[in-house]
Amino acid sequence: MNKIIDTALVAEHNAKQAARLEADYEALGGMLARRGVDIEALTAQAQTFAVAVPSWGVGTGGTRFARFPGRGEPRNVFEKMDDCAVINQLTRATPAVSLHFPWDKPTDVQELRQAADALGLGFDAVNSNTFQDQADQEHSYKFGSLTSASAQTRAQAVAHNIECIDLGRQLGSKALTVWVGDGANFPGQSNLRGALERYLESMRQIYAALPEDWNVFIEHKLFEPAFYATTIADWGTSFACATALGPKARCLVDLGHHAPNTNIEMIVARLAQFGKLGGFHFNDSKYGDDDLDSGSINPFQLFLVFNELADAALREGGAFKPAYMLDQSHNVTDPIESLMNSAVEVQRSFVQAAMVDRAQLAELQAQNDVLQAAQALKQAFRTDVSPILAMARVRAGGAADPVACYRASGYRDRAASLRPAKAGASGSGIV
Ligand code: PSV
Ligand code: MN
Repeated sequence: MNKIIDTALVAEHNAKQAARLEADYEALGGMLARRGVDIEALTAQAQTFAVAVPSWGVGTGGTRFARFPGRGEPRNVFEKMDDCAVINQLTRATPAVSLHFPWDKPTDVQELRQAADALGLGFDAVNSNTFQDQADQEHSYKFGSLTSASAQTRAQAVAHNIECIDLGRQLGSKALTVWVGDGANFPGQSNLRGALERYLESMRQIYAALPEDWNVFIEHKLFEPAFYATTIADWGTSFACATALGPKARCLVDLGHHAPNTNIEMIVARLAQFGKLGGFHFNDSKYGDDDLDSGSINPFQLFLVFNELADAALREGGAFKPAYMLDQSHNVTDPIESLMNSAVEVQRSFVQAAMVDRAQLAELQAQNDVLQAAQALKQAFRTDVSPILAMARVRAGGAADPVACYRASGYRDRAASLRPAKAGASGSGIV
């Protein structure tokens, strides 16, 4: 496997951190042992964690007002893969990339697969894009895609999704994520029921094109770009559609796609209970966005989501494997740094949730010991598991401190000189 960051530099970085990490790890291990928790078991569990990186996340994002490009941004899918490989090399937690077509459509699919293999990367769900018009496109998506009133526009959107499945199949993906911005900006603009009927009719054709071992993930989003009524606005609609389509259709929860204060962990519990939880797009938000770095605003919510996932995993066993992906927009930070940090934050919640004594929690719930039940969760959430995460990385060949190691490597400076900005470079930006 090609290592993009010099492995000697990573080893040197880790050697400098070793004494401190050992001491912190030992101290935490002692504290956990007094609670009856085995730190080695948690570290081994941390090493099983993986979250996919969105190809579109390695470019600098923006808003509808402006985008301030960063230095050395990737200009094509191969350069995006290089950046994703850096993230995985240093965190050891992001072995797969989620591609977005047509932004990432390669001229030679096998060349892309080989590049990924050489970097030790695989591909998670592929994403279709019928929320933008492409230069060579016959029918506009201005008034919708899979729900469009025009049969030709719907057919074009269906064909694009089927092409995504075909590309993904050649790359080794196993799922297609469909998010449509379709909806209305005015009452009366579209027949609310009719639009969903057309959506289902289109999705049935996409579903029929799925290979045997594939899933389709339906991603809901409360609003934007449709500001009055979005066709797939909530998990109820997503669940109803996934149920109508069949067992290969599942729901994808993008954490930023809900009204503020929505109890997302309860949505997760519901979808898991009914076998329809397909996966996640992790990010964080404060108001109505889906853009901020995972765990940067409401880490307790992220922990509570993983608390439900840990409960579901215990109930469902090995078959329970929702897809974990990041989906955020990095407007003011180096995207590689944000993605490394975010992967670690999601992994942190995973490990903290694994620390909860579920038998004890169930007992407290049975006794209606409300305060202690809440404390059982809080205790896990308050525990700083950073030494576990760092040890898991170091043992797997990653960096004790991924951001510090990345900065020391000078990767961004090299990228800036090798990748002069190119007008119209492929698909990162306003997401
Ligand atoms: C829509 O806001 C979304 O969350 C979907 O996942 C898109 O595929 C992605 O962002 C990029 O625009
Ligand atoms: Mn998303």
